[in-house]
Amino acid sequence: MSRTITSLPFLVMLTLGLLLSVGLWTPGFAKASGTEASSDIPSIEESIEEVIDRNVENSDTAAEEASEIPAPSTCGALQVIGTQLSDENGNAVQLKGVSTLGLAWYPEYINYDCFAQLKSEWNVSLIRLAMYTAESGGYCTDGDQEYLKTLIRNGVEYATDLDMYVIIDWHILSDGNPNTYIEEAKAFFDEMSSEFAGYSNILYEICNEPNGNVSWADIKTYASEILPVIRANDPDAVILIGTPNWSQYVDQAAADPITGYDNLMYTLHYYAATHTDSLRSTFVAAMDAGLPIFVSEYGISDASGNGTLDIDQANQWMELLDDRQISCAMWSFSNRDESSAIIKSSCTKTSGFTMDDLTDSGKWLYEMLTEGTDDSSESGNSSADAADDSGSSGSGSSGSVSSTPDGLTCTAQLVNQWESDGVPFYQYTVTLENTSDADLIGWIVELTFSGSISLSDSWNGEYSLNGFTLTITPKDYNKAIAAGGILSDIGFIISGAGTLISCE
Ligand code: IDC
Repeated sequence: MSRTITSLPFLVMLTLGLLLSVGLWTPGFAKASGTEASSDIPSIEESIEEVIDRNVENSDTAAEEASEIPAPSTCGALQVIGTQLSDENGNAVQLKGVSTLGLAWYPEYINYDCFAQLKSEWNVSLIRLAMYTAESGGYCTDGDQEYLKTLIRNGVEYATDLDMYVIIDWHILSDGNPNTYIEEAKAFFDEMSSEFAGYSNILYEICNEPNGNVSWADIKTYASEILPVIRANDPDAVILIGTPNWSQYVDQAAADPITGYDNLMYTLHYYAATHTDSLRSTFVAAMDAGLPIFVSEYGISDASGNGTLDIDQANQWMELLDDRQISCAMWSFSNRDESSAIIKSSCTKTSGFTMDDLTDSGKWLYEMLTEGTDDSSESGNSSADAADDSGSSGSGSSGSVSSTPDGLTCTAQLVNQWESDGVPFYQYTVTLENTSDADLIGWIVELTFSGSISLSDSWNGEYSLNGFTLTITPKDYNKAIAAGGILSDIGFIISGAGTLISCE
């Protein structure tokens, strides 16, 4: 299959994938300030900072408009209202994302570019960091605790920088009873919640899957020790609590929920090729009884994490989750050689994944997450399909992106595209129009792309590429734009996977 995920961005680029903001400083000329070139003139450094601040704000707005997926910058701190996960204003929020496999085993996927691609191309709003407690390399057995915490800290930082939600998952499994390592859990959650007390994008999952001879009462005992520890540091973060029988007996939690705390949710986990109607009925009944449920882990394989996928059941589950606005994370973002893994075992990349790199689970996930979110009006097409369809379309007016902050209109126009050795190249021109009635001296243009790009050529400006942001400042000869004047002939060529949206 030649189709790549990175072909999706091209469509988005044509429509809105290129976010652009522009700033200027006007020493002595700006009418609004009514000043002359005098001591009121800010130093250029100060001015640049102001302009960048303003640009960041503008970019944030553009990102919000361009993206409908929930993000901490727009939803703020999450809360639980009734059974519903909600944003800080009380609107329902449904997070969708992925769970890592064991952090100790697959640390390589904890990297910024990987998370950035998940966000920008896959619409992932949630990353679950699964830290096994007792399996090989487990936090409470033979694992390197400092290293594991470093992985969590890194994961949290990347998710935070990328405006995503993140779950810190105390992944009990073979240690079926959460009380087995309760002292370690207390110390761990105390440390994490004090460290991340100021963050509004973190959810704490205090026990992945109690199992074996563990009652709901045992779990409540455990929770009664852990919840005060987290709440002492972070009074509001959403806390997820596992339920008996590998987080399936939500009915038991519904019959006897934990009281005395806000913002608690209970987890239900399913594997679509194993769990079907009966678990769905339990789930619906528990919700209807008032239990807030979070699907912090699911797979579309069988419960072993392997075996044949059941796409029909997978879709039935997702329909229900969508219907009830239930948040979920899919197991597992790894290349383990098992059918629940999202990345093929033959793929050793740690970011920049293409469709070819995905397993059938991965493809299902990608399609599910991106369905209906592209700007193509061809209903029924997945984003990837629509992107393919658009691949041959020319530059056209849809390749133009404009913004008009402070009387300076900036337009970036895609004027050409081609492929060389399989690498896509895009040529843009930038036009600046001073729509104010004051002369301007000095300008900054910031173009934010959705993914990694390289600058292969540029003209009539000083260019610097930092992450996904291309900043253009003038040459000596084109600093000034007279009132009403237009500056054109600025342009550049980029290559690579300049994909949708990542605005600081
Ligand atoms: C499985 C992994 C598998 C690993 C095993 C460790 O997929 O590679 O060897 O754990 O015991 C869960 C658990 C999750 C399991 C997964 C699949 O939360 O840790 O991962 N699963 O069995 N609950 C239901 C299924």
